[in-house]
Amino acid sequence: MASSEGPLYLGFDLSTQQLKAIVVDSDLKVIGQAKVDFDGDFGAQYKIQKGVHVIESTGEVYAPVAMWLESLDLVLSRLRDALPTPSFMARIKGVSGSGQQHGSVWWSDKAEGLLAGLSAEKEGGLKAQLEGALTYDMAPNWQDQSTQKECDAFDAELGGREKLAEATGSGAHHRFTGTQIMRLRRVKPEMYAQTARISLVSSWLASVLMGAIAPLEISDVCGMNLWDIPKQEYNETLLRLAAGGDSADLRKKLGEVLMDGGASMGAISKYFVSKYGFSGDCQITPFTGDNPATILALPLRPLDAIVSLGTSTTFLMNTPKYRPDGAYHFFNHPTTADHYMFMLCYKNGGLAREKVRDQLPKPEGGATGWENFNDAVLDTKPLGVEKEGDRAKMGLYFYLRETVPNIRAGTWRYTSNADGSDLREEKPQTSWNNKTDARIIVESQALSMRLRSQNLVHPPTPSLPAQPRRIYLVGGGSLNPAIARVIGDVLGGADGVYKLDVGGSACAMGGAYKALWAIERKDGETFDDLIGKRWKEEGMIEKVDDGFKDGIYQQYGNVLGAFEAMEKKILSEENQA
Ligand code: XUL
Repeated sequence: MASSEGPLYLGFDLSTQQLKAIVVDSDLKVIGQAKVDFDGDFGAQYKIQKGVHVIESTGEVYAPVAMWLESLDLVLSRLRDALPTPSFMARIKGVSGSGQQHGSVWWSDKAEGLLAGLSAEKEGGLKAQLEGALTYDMAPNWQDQSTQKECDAFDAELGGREKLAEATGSGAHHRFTGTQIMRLRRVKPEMYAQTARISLVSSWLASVLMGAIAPLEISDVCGMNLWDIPKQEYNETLLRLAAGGDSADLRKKLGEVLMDGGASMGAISKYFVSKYGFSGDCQITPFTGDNPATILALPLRPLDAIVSLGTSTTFLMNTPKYRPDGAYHFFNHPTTADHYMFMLCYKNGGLAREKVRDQLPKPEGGATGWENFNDAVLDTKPLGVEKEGDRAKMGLYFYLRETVPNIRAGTWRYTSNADGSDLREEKPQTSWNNKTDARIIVESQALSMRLRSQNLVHPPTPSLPAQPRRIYLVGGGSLNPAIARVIGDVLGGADGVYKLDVGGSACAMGGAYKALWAIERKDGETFDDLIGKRWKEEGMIEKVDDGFKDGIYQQYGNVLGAFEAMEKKILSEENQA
């Protein structure tokens, strides 16, 4: 289809620090994009930093919803200017997108009326017209840590953390919406009572665009600790816990969950038609969480993995297996029934690597600041085994309390024999230097991912050991060749390690592809079938490492048990303390 007249699709990403919008055509070609940076565009007005307010005394982290409304008007005016001509807006046939997971927006009983009445002919933009639509002007953010008491209650309610994970795909987490709802009901009972509806960030954005409250979506609903994944319905016991008894009331506040990720929820509100030139029949399709949207930025097959190297590190897989565990997450797959998204979410990702980097001499005249770190990684042999008989080195470098597993902040260095036997803590820790740390931190982060994903992979071909088929890197760290090498050494990847070219905008791109699939799918056509047919590797991905290396891969496999034993030992020391 000629791209001068065919349909277009719009994907949003409402993340912690930015609102992005990307438009693609039916051939997945990017036609235009725009973004709003919350600190840059609104920092002075809303007094936020890195997109949020942080209240140290309570551990609360939240964002002003009014800022997001202003950002939506601003990003759409920028997008209209970024397209070849403003008339391209009228060709957008479908809209989807993503929001930071777990965040919630609290609507008043005036919301439905105000949303339905949005009109470009009225005074003011979205912020002015939706005045009074909320009972709470802030949206709790995924970095919030104020809910320890509620987490303990959630973990206990079904008979333990593992039972909670079996039912909801995750153990209790501070940021999960169920624990957030339970706390806000406790600390703001009147606000809770006056709240008519609660949206997730994803469904909130869809609601504003549609001019009506959108249902929760099938994948993002799993980030609440309230959705029973094996039964595919709300868990009554957990609803009752969060609601303080009246589960029917909370069920009403949350509303129905839309089971079809490719459904059309309704046409875009007339406000956006008159103000930005959308066509009146442009459809709003279900928005999802940012991590589920990331796995839609490419046709991710079972056995493929994505490693997202941002502030935190996440490891994502599309899998037909549901094997929940209190240390990690399973969500419904956003487009494919009976598939799941497996996710590990590490707090000590890029920040921890930076701390190790900063212990090395600063590179002189280096362009990225990572030159010495990268040289140290590449000059050191796997596991720091320089010659036959050297002990294998591994470590944990946690600057923040980690969740995978739940280990306190600290640095630990251990060694074992090459076969994993005779694990010992290095005391005093003199046997290796800062240069060795550079390799060991990256290896240890990757070993943790390998340990926890090993049951989800199988041999890609009969002659190879079990491992992912391909590994895709996204996020800022995906540009670092030394990290790519180590990821390939440890995690394998029979078909190699690749960097996604839209790395920084993967979630918005996933949203645009999801809208395309929703509108253009034929009866029964899956997301991966449709996108797989149109996706051309050239220009979309770049091979950055060979991945599986016979011998080296097995060398890491031999110490996987020792790595796990090291984690258990450190955990048990804390429990005894
Ligand atoms: C995932 C999580 C973060 C946010 C970031 O559980 O909390 O990755 O989704 O926006």
